[in-house]
Amino acid sequence: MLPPNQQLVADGKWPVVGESAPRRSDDPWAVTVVGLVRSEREFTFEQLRQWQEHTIEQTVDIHCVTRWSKLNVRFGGIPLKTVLDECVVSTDARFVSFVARSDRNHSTSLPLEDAVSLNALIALTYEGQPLEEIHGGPVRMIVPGRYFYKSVKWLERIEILAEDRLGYWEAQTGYHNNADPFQEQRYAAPNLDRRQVRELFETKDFSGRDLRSIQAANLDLTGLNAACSGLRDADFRNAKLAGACFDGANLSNAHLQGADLRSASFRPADGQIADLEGADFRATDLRGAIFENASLFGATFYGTSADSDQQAARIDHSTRFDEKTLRTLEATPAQLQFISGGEVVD
Ligand SMILES: Nc1nc2c(c(=O)[nH]1)N[C@H]1C(S)=C(S)[C@@H](COP(=O)(O)O)O[C@H]1N2
Ligand SMILES: [Mo]
Repeated sequence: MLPPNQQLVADGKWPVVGESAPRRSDDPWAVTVVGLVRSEREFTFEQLRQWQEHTIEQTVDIHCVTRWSKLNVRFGGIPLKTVLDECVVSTDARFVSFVARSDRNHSTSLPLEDAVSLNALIALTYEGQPLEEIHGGPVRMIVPGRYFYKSVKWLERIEILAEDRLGYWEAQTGYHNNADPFQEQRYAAPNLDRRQVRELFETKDFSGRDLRSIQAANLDLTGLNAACSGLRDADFRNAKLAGACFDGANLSNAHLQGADLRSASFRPADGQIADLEGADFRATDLRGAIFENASLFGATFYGTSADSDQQAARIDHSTRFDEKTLRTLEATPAQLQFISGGEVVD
């Protein structure tokens, strides 16, 4: 099935997108599996090629974010799951990053669960023939069900991670980190094109813009100006946001877990209060942050599970909450007590 706003390429055509050759090296091709696994392993190309009992063929649809699709393509290789099982993935592993043997060490990442459930394939053949170098041969990833930028060419390393590490396109050019073509998750900010998103990340000026659902996890946005911006459902997990100005911004239901928000400000601007309803501040660093007349209804500052210590926001005397803001939290006594680690000013 063709996802929204995609077009079929002509029969027999397969465009080349991005890098067109791997990094030159005399080392024989091998794929290593490193990170959160019981045993780190190296699989030479020959081992993968001769691993008969695990070699499968899989028919997949390719959907490139640049709007071309190519349906029913037959790739052969080893399921990612086979290799992961072989290395025994640790229980704290959450993400997988695929790294290319290419000049820019191109990479992309996925939640481990997704990579496995989408039947990601370590591909060696295309329509029964060895994969051409220009299309990622001798070994590339094929991740069905995601835009094709999630399928790294010239696979050299599989890294198993606890935290996500954004890939090349996702971090540099504003491509969406989830990349589901049927949900049209093309760009980090829906409604903006890739050039516009890149410009936003470069200038760190979000002020007055409607950027709801923007994907900005893990980015360095120190000193961001997001005054009066629309950031509903935004994803800022683990982002560097020290000194950011969110005055008058709408951050309702935003995901801020793990973000560095030291000295960030959440004050009114242009007659609008900072709307932080339902925002998730767990494990953020809020030292020096200023909340003034902001709405915190339903916001979360610490976890309730066993590891709540780790999930608690960092709040001390330099964090400022005024009385009005605290009232909006409709806090439980426990929550209030937690928050009042900071300084309450009226
Ligand atoms: N190493 C590497 N892998 C990559 C890229 C790249 O530039 N370098 N581009 C990605 C993108 S955006 C797409 S659409 C597909 C393109 O694969 P193709 O050139 O075989 O069509 O590879 C993906 N994997
Ligand atoms: Mo792409």
